[in-house]
Amino acid sequence: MRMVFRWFGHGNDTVTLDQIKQIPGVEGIVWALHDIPAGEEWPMEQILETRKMADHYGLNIEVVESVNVHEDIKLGLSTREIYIENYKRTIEKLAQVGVKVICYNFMPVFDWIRTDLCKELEDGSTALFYEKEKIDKIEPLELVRNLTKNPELTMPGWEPDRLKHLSNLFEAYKDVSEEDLWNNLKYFLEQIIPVAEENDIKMAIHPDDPPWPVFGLPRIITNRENISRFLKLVDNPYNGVTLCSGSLGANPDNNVAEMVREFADRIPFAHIRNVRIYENGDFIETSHRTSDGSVDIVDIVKAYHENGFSGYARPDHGRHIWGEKCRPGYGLYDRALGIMYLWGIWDALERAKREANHAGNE
Ligand code: DNO
Ligand code: MN
Repeated sequence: MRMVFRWFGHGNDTVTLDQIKQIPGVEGIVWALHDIPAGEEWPMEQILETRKMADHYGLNIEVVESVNVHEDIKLGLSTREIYIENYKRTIEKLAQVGVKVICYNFMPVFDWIRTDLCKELEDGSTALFYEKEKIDKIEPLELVRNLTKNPELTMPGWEPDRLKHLSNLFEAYKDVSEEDLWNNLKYFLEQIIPVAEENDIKMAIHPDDPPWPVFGLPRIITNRENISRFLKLVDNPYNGVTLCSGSLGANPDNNVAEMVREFADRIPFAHIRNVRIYENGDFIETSHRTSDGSVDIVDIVKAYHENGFSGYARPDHGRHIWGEKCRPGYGLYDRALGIMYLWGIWDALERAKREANHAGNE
């Protein structure tokens, strides 16, 4: 397991590279050029700037999250060709600086969705919260109006340029079914994966968060069956998954550890975090500890360990603790604690394996 940590870039993150460097066992940053709109080719100059900064701290830049997919690709419009070409050029450039994994998602219009970025937990910390009924009740048009009035409601990953065109987007998706989305994803993969393979970069789709349709928009990377279908769309080791325990774990029917066991060789990148789910479908992000949430993090790490997981892992989101002011879900403290929990489990499993081998040899 190779531990990495998401960093939003100089001037765009409260966490600094020298802080990241001091988290035990972290070898690299998970990065992106967040100011480049989806669909555009990433400029080499900016890519090199990131490499220079990371190099200075001895951190690698092998994992990118995300190179976002233009809506025209998800919608299957003929204009997608130009955006797919740009995507290929970006893959080639990233390979030149040593990138090994590109995380992306195929969620129409929105990336992750929450109703409260600062919901208080029993211990006084705050965390990202999803109130199911509130989202279910929202009419897409009402959402468009609210976002124009309160732009601060947007989240990291919701690129402003996409949201500006929200009402047009809802209109465009009106006739796009789940099957259409599957076809558009297949079309994209058939073009991208050969380029990724030539450049030795693993493409790793992030599951939908939450893993069910929202605002009447289709969502397809949601469960075991669909991940299995996804992997067969282009059956190639360069077509993989960013297995996100928190996103998939928001649905109690998803057993993430089982997915690790089933798809191990197609997971180049693991997002590991916990969520507590309530009976009414609400969920809140908790500490990584298994007993704090509904997701069995110990079993998930055990599943990775059993499979000799040598891919990248990051703690994904954390709570906001000790008064830290940070990007929602992306503070330093709780994510660093999460890493120590993950290493604690991993190291104990490594030790047990060594001791068992040793006993077997005697
Ligand atoms: C949620 C986060 C996501 C993720 C993007 C990847 O679990 O990991 O915001 O970064 O969806 O494209
Ligand atoms: Mn994730």
